[in-house]
Amino acid sequence: MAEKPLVGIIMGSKSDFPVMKDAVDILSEFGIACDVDIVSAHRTPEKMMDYAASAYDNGLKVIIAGAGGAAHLPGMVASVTTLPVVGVPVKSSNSIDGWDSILSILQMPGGVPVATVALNAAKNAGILAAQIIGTFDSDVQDRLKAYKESLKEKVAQMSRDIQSE
Ligand code: RP5
Repeated sequence: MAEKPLVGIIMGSKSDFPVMKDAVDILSEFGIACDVDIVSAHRTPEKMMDYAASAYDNGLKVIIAGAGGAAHLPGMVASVTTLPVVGVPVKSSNSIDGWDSILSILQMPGGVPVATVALNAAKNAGILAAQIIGTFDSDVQDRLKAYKESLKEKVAQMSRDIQSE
């Protein structure tokens, strides 16, 4: 039987998927099951409300929501659920320069936080979600520690490389 998803990854359009796939991939590296769907704040508002209202009961621990342009999906989902929401601003075809997506997700009113990552930074959203799961899952915690070590080793290698040039 497939593992129950702990992270819900949603995005406003399939056109966001090339960016959002980075979150799917890193979560799979950490061995965390996720559920991926297209949920649009503007085009499927009822689906968005249902998704957000039932996310906790469906066993999700974190929601990653990505959208571009007038990116209302992460904030609207956060307004309904008590789960942590990580927002990914996507530089989409209807983004002016990406700032519209960033600010729509970042500038939430007090009381309704969205943990906003950098433009197109779905990988970081996945890592942040894994870190939340890692607070109560020791296997994930161990994988995160190994990941941090691998980052250190990468920089150490760069340092050796530049010194030998
Ligand atoms: C947003 O509009 C979506 O999240 C996407 O980033 C953008 C463009 O959507 P499509 O026109 O490609 O469906 O709501």
